[in-house]
Amino acid sequence: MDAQAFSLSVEAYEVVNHVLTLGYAAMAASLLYFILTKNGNMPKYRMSSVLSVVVMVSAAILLFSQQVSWTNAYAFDGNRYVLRDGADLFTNGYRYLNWLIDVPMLLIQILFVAGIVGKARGSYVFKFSTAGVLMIVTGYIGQFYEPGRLNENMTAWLVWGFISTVFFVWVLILITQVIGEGKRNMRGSGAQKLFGAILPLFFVSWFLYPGAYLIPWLLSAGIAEYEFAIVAQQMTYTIADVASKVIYGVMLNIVSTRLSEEQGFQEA
Ligand code: RET
Repeated sequence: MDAQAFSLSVEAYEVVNHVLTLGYAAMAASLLYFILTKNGNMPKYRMSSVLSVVVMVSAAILLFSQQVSWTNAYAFDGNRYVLRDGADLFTNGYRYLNWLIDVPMLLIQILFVAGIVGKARGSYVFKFSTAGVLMIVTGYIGQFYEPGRLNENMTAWLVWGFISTVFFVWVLILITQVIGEGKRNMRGSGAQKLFGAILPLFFVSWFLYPGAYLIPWLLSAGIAEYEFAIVAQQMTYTIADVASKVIYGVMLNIVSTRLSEEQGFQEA
């Protein structure tokens, strides 16, 4: 492989390094937020905070590995950053494994705030976990073939991406139902509007992931350089991570606290 073809300017290398660091720092900081605010919510809502804590720990560790993978892959040659001879290649694999844990947790946590209980909750847990895991595993297989990688294969990349998208659509249908049910359960509450706003946040932030998956297409189409594609992809993933895990979790927490207060709950 021609290492120079995969070289980066100092700016591109550093921006990605900084953005990846921001990613795990945001998760570590938010971890404290979710722990410290948990008791402001009634016990029936607390599982949402607990699951945010699970998400934050897993994301902080895996995004840290992602950043280590970045710094290990390249070496400065006095002019540019080039792939280090004999080193591990940079891989997004850590992210996918992080999603494998976080996607089911993010989908399940909202059920506690939406007030979906009993059999209905069990059924959503099953469907969310199945759809989420299949979406990630098929996408994980697909990313091995992305343009710019050693064994790039456009067909395999797109076919696996398409299969993953089918499960993604299932997730989107389910989350739309859950937020609809939650809003009905919150009729008359001051928290209903904020809860409803989670739906557009969800759509925008979750669509960024398949968007980032497709960015290497710009490479193979000759529209963008390796450097642009890799910086754009890492930035998109980080923005998506902060929105889908941290902002989403904070919104659910504020809704829970508000609902708790309305039901006369006071922190001991
Ligand atoms: C993949 C493969 C290409 C097609 C689609 C994908 C969707 C990924 C999504 C990931 C969401 C991740 C989250 C992580 C938070 O921790 C797998 C990129 C549709 C929607 C929310």
